[in-house]
Amino acid sequence: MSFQNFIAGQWVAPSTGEYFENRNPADRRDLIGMFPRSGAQDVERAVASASRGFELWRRTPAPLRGDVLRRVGDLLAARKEELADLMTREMGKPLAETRGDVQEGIDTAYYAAVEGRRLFGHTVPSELRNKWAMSYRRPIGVAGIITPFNFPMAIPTWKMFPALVCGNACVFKPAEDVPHTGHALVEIMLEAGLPPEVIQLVHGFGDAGAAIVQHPAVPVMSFTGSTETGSKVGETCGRMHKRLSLEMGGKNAQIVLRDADLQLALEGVLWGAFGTTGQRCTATSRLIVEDAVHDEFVGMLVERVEKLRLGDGRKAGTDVGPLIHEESAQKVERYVDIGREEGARLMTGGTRATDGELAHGVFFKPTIFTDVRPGSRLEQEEIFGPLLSVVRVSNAAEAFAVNNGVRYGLSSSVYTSNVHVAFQAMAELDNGITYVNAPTIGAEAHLPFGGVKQTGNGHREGGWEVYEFYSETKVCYIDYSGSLQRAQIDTYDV
Ligand code: UN1
Repeated sequence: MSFQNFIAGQWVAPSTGEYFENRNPADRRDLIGMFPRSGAQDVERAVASASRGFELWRRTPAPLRGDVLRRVGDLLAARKEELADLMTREMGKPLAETRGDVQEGIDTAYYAAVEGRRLFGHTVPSELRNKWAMSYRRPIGVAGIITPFNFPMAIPTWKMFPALVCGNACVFKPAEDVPHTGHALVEIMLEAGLPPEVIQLVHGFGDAGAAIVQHPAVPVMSFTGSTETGSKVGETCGRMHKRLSLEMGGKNAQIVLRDADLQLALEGVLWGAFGTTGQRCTATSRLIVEDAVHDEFVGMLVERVEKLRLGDGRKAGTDVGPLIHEESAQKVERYVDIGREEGARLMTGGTRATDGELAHGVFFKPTIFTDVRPGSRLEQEEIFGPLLSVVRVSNAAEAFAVNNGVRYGLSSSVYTSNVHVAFQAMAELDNGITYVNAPTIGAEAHLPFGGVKQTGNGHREGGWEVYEFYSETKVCYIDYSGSLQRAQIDTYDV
């Protein structure tokens, strides 16, 4: 089956005439469909149409824009099961996780719906008599939305719903690995009553994404993906003076201290490191354990990891699904080699899983290295797969220093029963998000999401902050004195 782009209010074939395959990573024999391999010409048409859509949408009262998003939330909720199944088929993570992914979209829709009745500005006193002063928020224009494969529903909604409630139009390019979810989401947005030219769906690869980033009529961009691509996006947007939100790599750590509830910490790291097959920006990629409990905890962990069941995420009983594609598996393999060369100790995993049905998909055994040195490549670089590096430390201060010794700063987690240490951790850990006695994953849609250092560029998604990103502050002064009043001069002129 061939899918189409949605441009200028119609489902249309790409100008290139080319399509790419979308296959199930749990079983590469399963072809989901053919999707457009769009080029710059498709982007050109999409941006022109979105610019028309913007003129209509920016004049639609924000509460009515919010009403559309509420209906989107209702439709996502009604179709949660169907969407989760479709998403697992193309992305691989187990159904419980894709249901969560849809739920994050529902939460984001309902938050956005209500925000349409807020979008607060400020009214403040003027220093002059008979003069009014206030600020309010205006939309920016056409927003370019480029999203990754790991949260095929949640991340597009994090970006598009606030952009839309603020009054922008969107040109959306979902990751080429998960185009079907992007297609379903746009269908739902249209069914909910979004005016057609307000949303454009352009499928394709990096060249289509680059055409969106480079387009002069797209003043605001939001990108989640690799640090490497993010740097390129940033260069272009910097040169063109565009507003840009970047969400990129992570090397998140779970810290387990001597006074931690080890059983709780064990459940945390299993979920944080191997949930979504380690393919979350927030995945636990490092485990930093205090010497006093290191050997005991690693022993408990390896035993449990070896019991995790790999398989098709649509089958009951699967704990860990496939990797998204062959290149991901090759990358994890490379890091297994790097770990060995660096002298780390492979405790379990380290190879692909190819038994029985698994041979048809891209499966990699959950992998643990111990004796990983701070500063080594295994400890520093983002892998985005089921590979956990364990670092031994002698106390909490050293744990915090190791956590902070990487170029990324998305999430961190500390397990301790000492309230003093928990508060010290919150103060000391250089991350956008810190969890206490909970894993590094699990951000909620109504709080700001993002990281410090090279994870991002200072913006946040989610919560109240993202509404500032997608709107410009306008300030208005209204002088009703009937005479010229000079700010800074007349009031203080004695
Ligand atoms: C991501 O990893 O890219 O906190 C997003 C979490 C999810 C969102 C993750 N709610 O893990």
